[in-house]
Amino acid sequence: MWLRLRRVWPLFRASGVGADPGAAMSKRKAPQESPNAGITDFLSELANYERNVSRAVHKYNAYRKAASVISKYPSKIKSGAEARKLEGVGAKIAEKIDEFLSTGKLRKLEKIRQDDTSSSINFLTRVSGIGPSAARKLVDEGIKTLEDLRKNEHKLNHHQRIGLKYFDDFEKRIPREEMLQMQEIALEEVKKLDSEYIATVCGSFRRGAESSGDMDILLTHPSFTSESTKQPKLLHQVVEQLEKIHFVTDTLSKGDTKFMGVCQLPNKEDGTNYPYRRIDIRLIPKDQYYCGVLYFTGSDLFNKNMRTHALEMGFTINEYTIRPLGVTGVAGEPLPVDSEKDIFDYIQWKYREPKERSE
Ligand code: DCP
Ligand code: MG
Repeated sequence: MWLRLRRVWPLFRASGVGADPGAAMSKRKAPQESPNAGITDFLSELANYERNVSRAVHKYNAYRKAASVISKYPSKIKSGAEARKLEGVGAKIAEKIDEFLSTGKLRKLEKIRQDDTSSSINFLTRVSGIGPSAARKLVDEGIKTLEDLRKNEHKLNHHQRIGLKYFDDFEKRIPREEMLQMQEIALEEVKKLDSEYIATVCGSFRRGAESSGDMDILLTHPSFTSESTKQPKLLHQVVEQLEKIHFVTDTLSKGDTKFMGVCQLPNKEDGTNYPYRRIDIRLIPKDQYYCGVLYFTGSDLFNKNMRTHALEMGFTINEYTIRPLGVTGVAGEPLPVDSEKDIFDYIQWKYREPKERSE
């Protein structure tokens, strides 16, 4: 749910593995006009292939990084050499850009698109709960389409079955207007249960995105810290309340600190209903809350850059804590954090509002 693509990945249109016609829009897209959209599209498609099919995470990251830097480039790129000057564009990617600019396509991609196994694996990973390795297994067993999946539901776990059930809805992005309504419902119920709860809708929504792939809610309570005992009830009573009002409709998984599920807004006035949406709720100890909020606000590219800067300044940041690094590189005790800004201050970085954190 991270890629900002201008349009559907052509790979997903590969014949034989398509979803129901007309429902082919992948949610991994958001409108974005750039003079180099052709290039960023093919880089994203390659990234996707490396992640899902080759399982080559470094290549995946390299393509994404290049796509990201090129998407910000204001003028139309005329050669690989010109792109090469940008940070994150190496010789191999520059070569591909030249091939694309002169022929209008890429042999490597043409091959990938024609390869039935690759396109099937890629397609199956669009089902919530099916990762690259499960997808490969299924494809090896000859299961390649939604229809195949429906006939083989016994091979799917609970999460994957729900992913299949709501396949079309989960592909749709959530307009900001609906995210606002969802936020209002969720936060109001939380406050009704206990006014001391602190809850934040993170993810792309917090960054101001016009549409989001899912809803990521972080939850904490002053009585719950990393020193105190676990308090799963703080999470479970919220989930139960949201189920009671029929906002949460399904559970994908539920642990002591993390709920993954499905939600839906109440019907519109004309009686039609809203799509089912993915929702995650995480319960976080109060002392780790702002590291969590920072992490889950993203973007993931921004997080990567911030962590790199932190390391240069002698700190290590993760979704729980910020810790100083000793001379030997060993991380010390977590530093006290009471806001996101505290974390920026420790690493002497100018505070960036969520809106300014696309990378
Ligand atoms: N995140 C991260 N690294 C990952 C996955 C997630 O840093 N590998 C963080 C940054 C993301 C946030 O978690 O912004 C939420 O993850 P999502 O996949 O929901 O991403 P977004 O909310 O940013 O995008 P979308 O609108 O597609 O949901
Ligand atoms: Mg999200």
